[in-house]
Amino acid sequence: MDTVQLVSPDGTATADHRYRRDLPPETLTWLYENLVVARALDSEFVNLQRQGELALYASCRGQEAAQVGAAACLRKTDWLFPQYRELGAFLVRGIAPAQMAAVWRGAWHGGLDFTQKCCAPISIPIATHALHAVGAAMAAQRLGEDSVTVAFLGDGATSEGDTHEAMNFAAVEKAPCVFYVQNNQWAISVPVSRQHAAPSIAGRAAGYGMPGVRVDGNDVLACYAVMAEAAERARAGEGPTLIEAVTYRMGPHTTSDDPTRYQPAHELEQWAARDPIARYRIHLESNALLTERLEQRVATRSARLCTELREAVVDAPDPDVGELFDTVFAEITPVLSAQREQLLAEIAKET
Ligand SMILES: Cc1ncc(C[n+]2csc(CCOP(=O)(O)OP(=O)(O)O)c2C)c(N)n1
Ligand SMILES: [Mg+2]
Repeated sequence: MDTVQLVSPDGTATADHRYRRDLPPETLTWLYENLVVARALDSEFVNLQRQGELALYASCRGQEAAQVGAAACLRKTDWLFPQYRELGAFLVRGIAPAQMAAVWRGAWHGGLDFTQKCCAPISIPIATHALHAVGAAMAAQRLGEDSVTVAFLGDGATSEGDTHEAMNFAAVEKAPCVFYVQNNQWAISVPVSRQHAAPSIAGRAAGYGMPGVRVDGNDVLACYAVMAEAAERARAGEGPTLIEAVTYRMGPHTTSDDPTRYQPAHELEQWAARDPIARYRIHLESNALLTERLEQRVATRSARLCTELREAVVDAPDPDVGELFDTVFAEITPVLSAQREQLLAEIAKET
């Protein structure tokens, strides 16, 4: 299966004319702004974890184009079902740094008030949210709404039974759902070569009876174009699409991981040469869109959001541990209630 690419790693336009290339200049520069701000904010998250302010963090470094491109072409009423690494998509959706940080501080479940922005909480249990995305898509279908849902999955997530069930169900029901797999080559320390024997992830779509598209996940314009096409299909009642965005996880799996124990250094170098931001910069420059004013705007917003994040996190009060139990069920069960009391009593004894 060939890979859709509109801008090559050296920043020049490719000869692929199957997809739209006529985005207005303000959209082109807005995409750039989000790529750069996503990287800056992501680095600040890593810094804050290293400084002991966050328990854990899963960086999106290297995957910014895959996330920004995919989220940018959607409507604000289309529901996102993220895995846990989608800072770029959250940023585009208008989710504030403090909302993103709450989960990594252990202060709130899955992201604070994400649902107000039509974004499901992040999902640590791999692939369970693929089913939620299909269910939500079927609900929209039955309500006669024309919204679309997007399940963000990793390459590792495609090996889960839940993903299979979700894709099969979606195809049979013609659910308005897009399965967006960021193939970042690794599932913690397991390389994608050990994940599946098929030649590609996108190629598996045929087995479900839906279209499959492989896209250069480091090319923001290509990601935008293929997601726009898939969302349009879904909205028109033509059913789901499986997109495989081929990209690379440039950092550790999470801040608790040491990738030097398994990741070949040459691989990292190879992918650094395909950096999504460097490539898009050159592209904008050659189209006379990379102005000093734009750089200034981007730097100002990056600094503002990093400050916002830092201020929300540093010296924030410790979370209320009891809350851990409160949202498991609509009404707490007697067993959970007893466990809650026991935990609070033990903590009270220690302090
Ligand atoms: C059901 C389940 N099994 C195992 C894990 C442990 N786990 C956490 S992340 C991860 C790898 C996921 O890889 P991938 O889907 O490629 O996403 P990536 O982290 O690369 O973005 C695994 C196995 C989990 N969280 N949930
Ligand atoms: Mg992966």
